[in-house]
Amino acid sequence: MNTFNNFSLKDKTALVSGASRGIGKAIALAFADAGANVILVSRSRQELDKIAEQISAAGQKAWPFACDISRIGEIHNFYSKVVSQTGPVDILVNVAGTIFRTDSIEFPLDKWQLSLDVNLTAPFMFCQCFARSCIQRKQRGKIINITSLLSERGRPTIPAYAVSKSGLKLLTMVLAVEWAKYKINVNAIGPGYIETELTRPLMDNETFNKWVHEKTPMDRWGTPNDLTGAALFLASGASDFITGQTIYVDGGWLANL
Ligand code: GCO
Repeated sequence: MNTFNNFSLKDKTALVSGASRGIGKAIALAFADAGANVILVSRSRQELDKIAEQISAAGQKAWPFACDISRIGEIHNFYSKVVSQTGPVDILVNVAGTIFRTDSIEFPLDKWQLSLDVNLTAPFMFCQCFARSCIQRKQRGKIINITSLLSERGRPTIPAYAVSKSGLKLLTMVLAVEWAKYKINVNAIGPGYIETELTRPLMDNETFNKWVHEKTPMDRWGTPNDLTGAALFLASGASDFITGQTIYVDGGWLANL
């Protein structure tokens, strides 16, 4: 029988930013389960060390690296340092992100700039480093950017977040078109409202929580694990002819009027 094993990530190395918690952590663990070795990146090492231990105990390699990705000018050097220790990367997942919620009328410039740096410019720098290395080695690659419902719709108080995430969606399309010739697939996952530290204040707000339930046909918040299936698909050979797309994992939110 022809066994279909296109979803395996065996012998692949994945770099996941924002891997210490929430969506990044769930994706890193799922990739390790699927056979990948994982480079874990986040601002602090503490949580990463625990996740790395968990992955190593299950038989895969894991390398924890601390990096403050808001220092966008340092990302190229950081990336070179990482791959000199781990070897080349086959899959890049840009998860790390930040959000500030303040009325647009008084939104501070420094928070605007920081949001764009972390949510848009830093992923672009990682994509550049990754693609340069794939092209130089003549190896195919998979990039997954985590975008948002806010790539498609507005809501008050998060101008910088929404703009950065819609920018990241378009960046995904631009890079997909430009790098298809190198067999680098660039896709995005757009989560709906997911239980994470970033959304904790929203879940704790009764009115907001009710709104999320009403707007989400599945009538619940998503969990970080809800995203792992789409991530695995976009990281694996099963999606080789898919590029420039966003898969929304939103419980039906965007389909809803
Ligand atoms: C908000 C939320 C969102 C979600 C998510 C939705 O303030 O509305 O934080 O931005 O985190 O990105 O897709």
